[in-house]
Amino acid sequence: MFPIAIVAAVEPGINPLGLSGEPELVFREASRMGYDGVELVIKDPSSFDVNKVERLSEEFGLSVAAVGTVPTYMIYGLSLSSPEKRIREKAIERIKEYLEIGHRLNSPIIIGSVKGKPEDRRRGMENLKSSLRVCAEYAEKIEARILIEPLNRYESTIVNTLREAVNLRNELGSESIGVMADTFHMNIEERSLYDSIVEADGYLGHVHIADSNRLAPGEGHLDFNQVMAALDKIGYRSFLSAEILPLPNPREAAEKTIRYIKMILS
Ligand code: LER
Ligand code: MN
Repeated sequence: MFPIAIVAAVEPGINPLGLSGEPELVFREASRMGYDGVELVIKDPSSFDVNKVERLSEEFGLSVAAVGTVPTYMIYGLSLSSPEKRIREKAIERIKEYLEIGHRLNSPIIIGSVKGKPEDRRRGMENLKSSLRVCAEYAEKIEARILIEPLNRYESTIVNTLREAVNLRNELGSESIGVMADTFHMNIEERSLYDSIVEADGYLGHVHIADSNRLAPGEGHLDFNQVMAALDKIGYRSFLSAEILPLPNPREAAEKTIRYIKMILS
């Protein structure tokens, strides 16, 4: 049995892939539905009320499974691979603030869309690597963790597969960095759901679950038995975190997810 979390946005102005609303409401709903954790997508780490989330996490007995950084790129346009040094520096400063939150909440932070979408892939990768070196050094210093998330080719031009994420992790060689999987992106990029997970053994720190169409698991054509079998094989112990379109509405999507995943796991 893996712990199950749901992605949530607790600040206004974020397009959520999961639950959204006031922090109290989100924690209450997730706990009522039987989730073990909440993954927080944070818009502005410098003004985020970490104390409140710490309190709620304790009150409802829910972990903060991970901290998402999507708005850094999607709202503020900051990218770790940007050809512009000034933009990369701003992105790095922002990621350091996320790492401080991750340290406080004992949660890894996700490097997904903030990798950017560089036109020149080779230079983009070089820039990404040098930015991540700075982030990893900071993470080591404050004891925080980074997870590299491969995204599908329509969302990023670099690091589309788990193998590419593992290779990048090994080039950087920092213990503070792991990789994570997202079944929605994997459905587009990986040859085999099973093999790609098994090959990421030793590095996998978090898993986003959604079906082939990014609806709740069970609403598309992904074989979640295969996903669970692979995770089981590598002795995975971290979260399955639902990152799903909030359709037909956030609550129904979240309820369908937990029902279906518990059924598959039983
Ligand atoms: C975006 O598609 C995604 O999967 C997020 O988790 C990016 O960080
Ligand atoms: Mn994801």
